[in-house]
Amino acid sequence: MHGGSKMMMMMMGHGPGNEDVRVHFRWPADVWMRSFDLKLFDKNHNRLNQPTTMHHLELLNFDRRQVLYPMVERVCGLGEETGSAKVPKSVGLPLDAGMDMGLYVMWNNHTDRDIEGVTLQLTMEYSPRNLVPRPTIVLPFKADVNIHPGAGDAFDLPPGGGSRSAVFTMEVSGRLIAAGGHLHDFGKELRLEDVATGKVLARVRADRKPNGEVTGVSHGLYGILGRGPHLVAGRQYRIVAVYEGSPTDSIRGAMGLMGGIFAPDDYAKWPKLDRTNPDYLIDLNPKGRMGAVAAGRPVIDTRETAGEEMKPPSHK
Ligand SMILES: [Cu+2]
Repeated sequence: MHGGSKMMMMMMGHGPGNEDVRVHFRWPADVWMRSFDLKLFDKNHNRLNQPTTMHHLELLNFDRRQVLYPMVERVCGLGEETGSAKVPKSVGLPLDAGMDMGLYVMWNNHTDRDIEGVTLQLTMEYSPRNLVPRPTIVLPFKADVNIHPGAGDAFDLPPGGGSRSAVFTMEVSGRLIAAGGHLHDFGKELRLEDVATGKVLARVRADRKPNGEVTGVSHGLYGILGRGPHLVAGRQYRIVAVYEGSPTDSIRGAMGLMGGIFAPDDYAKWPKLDRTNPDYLIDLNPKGRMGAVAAGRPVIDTRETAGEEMKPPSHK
C-alpha cells in the first residue's frame, strides 16, 4: 500500500459550478475501484508539472449521493498537492457499469505563458467485482463546517480567529477508516465530535508556517480492517474548524472540510439519491455565483449526452 492515507484527500473541491472543463460519460464496468493517478501532458506528450497547471479535478458519480449531503458523490478529487492514492485489495469503492459520471477540471495556470493542447490522463486501478474474498465497501466521506451548495463554502472570522462548526445526523452507521482535511491559511485544526458526549472522534491538524500560511493538513488512517471511529445512524456529530490568525486582521475566505473514507456497516442502507433535490441538481446545472451566465450554459440531460464533451463555461 502506498499513499493510502491520501485517499482521504477525495472530495476537497470548492463547491460545484466553478469548473473550466466538464466531461460526461458512462462508467464502463462493474469494479472495485482501488486507486487513482493523474498525469498531465503538454501537446508534445511531455509531463506537465501538475501544481502549476491544474487547481483541481473531481470525478462525480451522478448515480450515488454523499453520505451526509444529498449532493452528487465525489468519487475522487485531486488538488494541486494531491496526485494519486491507492488502497489495499481488502477494500474497494464499488462502481457499476453504466453509472452516470462527470469529470470536472479547474485549471490554474501559474506560468506566465499560455499552455496549448494539454492532455489529462487519469488512471484508475480496480479489482474485478467477483474478487474473493469480497472487499469491504468504502465510500467517500465529506463534512463541511459551512456548506452552501452552489454558493461556496467560504466564511470570514474576526481578528484572532475562532471556530466554525456544523452539526449533522448520520443516516447510516459505519466506520470512518481514514480522515484528512482542507483548511485555508490561518487554519489550525478540524475535529469530528460526538455531540452528546463531546468526545473528539477524529482530529486533523494544519501544517503551518510561522506566518499562518497552511502548507498541508495532516491525515490519519485509523485502520482499513475495522478500527476507526464508529458513527451511528440517528446520532448527532459536530464538525469543527479552528482558525488562529493575527490579532489585528480579520480572516477572509476561510474553509473547513473533513474528507475521508467511510465503510458503511450495511451498504444497502446508504441514503437514497433524490434526483429532484435542489442541492443534487446544482451539479447538473450549476448556478449560484454564476447565475448571470447559467441560462446560456448547456443543460445536461444525463440520459442523452453520455460520452459527450461539454463546452467550457464562459465565465471567468
Ligand atoms: Cu478551499
